[in-house]
Amino acid sequence: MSHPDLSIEHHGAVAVVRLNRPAKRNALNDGLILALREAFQSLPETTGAAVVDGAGEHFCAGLDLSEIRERDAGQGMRHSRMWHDALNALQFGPVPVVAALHGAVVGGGLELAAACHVRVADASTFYALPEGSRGIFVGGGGSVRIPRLMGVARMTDMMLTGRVYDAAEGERAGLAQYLVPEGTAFDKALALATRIAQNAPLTNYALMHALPRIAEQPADQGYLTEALMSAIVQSAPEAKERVRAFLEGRAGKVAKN
Ligand code: 1HE
Repeated sequence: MSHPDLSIEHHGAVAVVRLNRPAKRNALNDGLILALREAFQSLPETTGAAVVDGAGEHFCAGLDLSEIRERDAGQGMRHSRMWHDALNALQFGPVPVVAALHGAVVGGGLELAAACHVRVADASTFYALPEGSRGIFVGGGGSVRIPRLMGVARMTDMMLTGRVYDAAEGERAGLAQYLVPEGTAFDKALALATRIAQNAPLTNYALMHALPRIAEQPADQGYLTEALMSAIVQSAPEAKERVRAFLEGRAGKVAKN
């Protein structure tokens, strides 16, 4: 299902999924959310990682507010669940996803960013949760994912007071793992995704699917899940070959870059 406001390009093994609705600051209407879900459910098998970007000066202005006016409670519930399906398709999809953040990362835009595995923010980035002042609530999984990045207290403050975090504050608070000069978020995100795509696919799978679940388990169960995952990943022929390559001096050492 192609959508005029969502472009998908392939840079080698990296799929670049770009919100392409800059006139509306990449606000997410229902069609765009469904297209995002479809995009992550139908990536070609040759894809090893993905980048999510937004065309224009802003990553994403969140929910398209023009669509909220007529919804009753039942429709609101289904709408929120539709966002959950789409962002779960991204977070628990086939490949790790790197977000290239710039300008506004607000409301549902921050919920989208939070579903990605790595966030790169350029210096123009700012984060807000204007739901609080618009009389609504997060509905795209933000109440689950954002506190895991920055803590409940910081998210509560953002929503109660309308506080806006700038790029540096956001990085310090845990909203992004990388802070880069203005205009360079996409290049950095693509470089990271290219690097990620070179990992053994089973390792990437374990990181995406097991790590967040282990973090939710009691320690005793977490250790068992870890042991199972570790055994499965290291038994793959690719793991054996990568370890042999290091022992024979054919693979790179760990180095600070
Ligand atoms: C929009 C939206 C939108 C812009 N829905 N149309 N999100 C918000 O509350 C954020 C609302 N947006 C803004 O605060 C600003 O637009 C920005 C800070 C993001 C960018 O400012 P600026 O000056 O670059 O652009 P603009 O002039 O405000 O907007 C340009 C156009 O985009 C304008 O339409 P136009 O027809 O007059 O040109 C805006 O109306 C339109 N636009 N943002 C609809 N969000 C799963 S639940 C999630 C809940 C939420 O996400 S709530 C947070 C919603």
